[in-house]
Parts: sequence; C-alpha cells; structure tokens
Amino acid sequence: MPRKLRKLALPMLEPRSFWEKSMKIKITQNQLDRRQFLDIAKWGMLSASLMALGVRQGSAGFGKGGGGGGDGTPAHPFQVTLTVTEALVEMVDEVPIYHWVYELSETTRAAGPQFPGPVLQFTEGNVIDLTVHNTLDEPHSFTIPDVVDTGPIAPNQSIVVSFAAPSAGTYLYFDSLNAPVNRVLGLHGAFIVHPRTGNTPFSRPTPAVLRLFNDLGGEDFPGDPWRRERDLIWLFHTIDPVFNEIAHEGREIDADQFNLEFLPTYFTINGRSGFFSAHNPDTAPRGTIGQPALIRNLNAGMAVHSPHIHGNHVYLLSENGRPEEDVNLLDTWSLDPLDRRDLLLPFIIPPDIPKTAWPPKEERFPLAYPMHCHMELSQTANGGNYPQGLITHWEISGLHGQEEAPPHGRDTRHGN
Ligand SMILES: [Cu+2]
Repeated sequence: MPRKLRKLALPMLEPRSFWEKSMKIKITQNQLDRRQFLDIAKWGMLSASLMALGVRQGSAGFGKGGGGGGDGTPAHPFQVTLTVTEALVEMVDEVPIYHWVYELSETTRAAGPQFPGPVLQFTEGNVIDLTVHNTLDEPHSFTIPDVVDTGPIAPNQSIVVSFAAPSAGTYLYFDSLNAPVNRVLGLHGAFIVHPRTGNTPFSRPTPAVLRLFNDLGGEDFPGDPWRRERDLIWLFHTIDPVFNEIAHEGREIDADQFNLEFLPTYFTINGRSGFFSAHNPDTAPRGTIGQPALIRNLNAGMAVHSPHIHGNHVYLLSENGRPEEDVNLLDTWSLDPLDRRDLLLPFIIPPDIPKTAWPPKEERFPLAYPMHCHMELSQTANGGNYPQGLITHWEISGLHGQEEAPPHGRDTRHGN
C-alpha cells in the first residue's frame, strides 16, 4: 500500500515586500521555537540562532547550559531521537521531489521531516544519547566522520549511540551508506559545536584567529564583537530528481551508476534556491556596518563549489574543522563535496566605495550584494533557469548604532 508522503512546501513570498514577509515568517518561526522550547526543555535551552533551516523550518538547539556539571562533565546525557523517513520537498519551480529525510522527534511529538535535517547544536563535551530510528525499506545510518557512526540500521529498527560533542566547530552529519547515494537523497544536516569558553567559535583558536576576534569591535573593526546569535549556515546541496524518483519507486540505486550519471537539476542553500534563498533572512546575512557575522559553509552535494561574495570579502577561519594558521581575506573560496568552511563576513564599509561617497548619498540603505557560485551551472535550475540556483544575497542595513532601516521608504541618508 502506498504510504502517504508529507509535503514540505516553499513559503509564499512576493518580491515587493519580501523583508516584511520574511519578518512575518520569522515571527511564526519564533513561535514555533517557543513551542519547541517548551517541548524539549529537558534537552537544554533552545538557541534562537541558526534556527530556521530547511523547507520545513525549525531546528533543535542545545547550545547553552548543556546540563553540565562544574567540571565540564554533563550531569545527564542529552536525549535526541532522529527518525529516517521520506517526504516530498518542493523545489524552486514548484515541482515536488521525493526525498529521504531526518526527522527530529521526542517521545510525544515529532518536529516534522526537514530538508536538510535539523540543525543539532551542542557545547563541547556534552554527552549525547542519540537514537536513530529507520522507518524506510533499506538500511540507513547516521555518521559524523571521526565522531560517531551508528553503522547500518535495518528497516524498522533503532540504534542508540552515545558520544561526546567534539571540539567546537562546524560538522556535517549524514547517512554514509551506499555512499554518496543516501546522503545526496536528503539524509544530511549541520552539527554545530560551541566552545565552553572564549570569544571565538573554536575550542582552540590559532593565534591569528584569536587576534581577529579580539580585534572585532576595536579600532580596526569599529562596532560589535562577534555574536553567536548572528551566525548563519550555508549548507549547499545538489539534486538530480531522476535518482530521487528511482528511490520513490522503491528500486535500489547503484552507487557507481549514481556517481557516473548524476546530473544536478537543482542547487540549494539550506534547502532553498534562487529567490527563496535570497529572500530568507536565515540564509541572507543582514546587519549594520560593524555587525560581523559568522557563516558556516558546508557542502553535502555532488558538485565542487566556488562561492563568490560581493561588497565585502570574508575571512577564512577554518577548513574542515581546523582553524587557520593565517587568516586570509578572500572574495572566493572553494568547497569540495563534504567540505566545511567557517567564514567571517566583517560588515565593514565596502572598500569599493570611494571615501567621498560614504555614507551613501545617492543609493539608500539597505545596500544589497550578491553571493553566487562561480561554478556557473550552480546558479541555475532545471536546465538553465537563471538565477534559480545556489545564490543568495546579503544586506548592509545602515550605519552602526543606527536603528535598522525599514525595507522601503524611510530616508536613512546621512550628511545632507
Ligand atoms: Cu561574483
């Protein structure tokens, strides 16, 4: 008997008032998180940051508290349950595509399937009792390389693994079976670990990384220090619906054939493309001058990416979990499949603007700049629809200390 699939639909957004609508979405999101907070209170405090990922919004944050004892050892392990299930995920062209997905659940309530999977956030050293339940017809797994691996979980079986959150940083969790098939069909997500102490996102920052974070808010970077609540995730992915359909029909997918014939039709950031990723406040960084933002960039897909950002360059902080010895300022960086990069978008006055033209007199805030991938195909969807792929933008909403400019209308110019 065919199972009834849950559908993850894209939000309705209209271009003219997208920020207002985004704000409304955010409010809904906050309410959702409040409810989740109540439900999962025993897991720890739900962080308000990094919350809205995937088409089915919502994530679990376990960042603060950690239930830990004073010696850094958690008094009680965190209980987390993930269910491997299936859903239809709506693409940028409104086509629903069958996916395998992780669903975060708790004894009495499931958060709903998510694509990508829920963001899991912990503090280093937290002990996690993770239950993974497989409701599908073939074996699945949950893996974070060098951290935890459930191994194959048979259909309708559960496996419990206990592990400690490793050093602070950005990790990708995924189903490592029949690689890369299960991961690419939707079973992946971001696993974030926060440090216990310090003013950087790392447990052991290099001197160069530490210097940069110490400088934020100082003479070289007037404004604010790094704030965790401004962190964002850019999780890149690729989808070839031909293979998703084979999975939908319950047929086995050969990994060699998959590697050979995979032809991406959709490129996503946090499960969204083009218009929807550019207009999602959880994907598009926004702030005033002097409000730096950490971007955790991961690649769960099949393509090599070469993201390029306009307006500001970014500081490359770490590659695949290792903080950089030299912190370089880049406008383009690269990501192989499974790669992770931590980047700092400094929100400085765009260096391309002549001093005499600052503060902007002819152009009004917000100043908007694109982030797109220089692997040109990845900016398209469905055989060439541009710009409906891996693309977003970021916005400078005003000068530091200024109240955030409303999306349209008010004149925020200075000096006239
Ligand atoms: Cu460019």
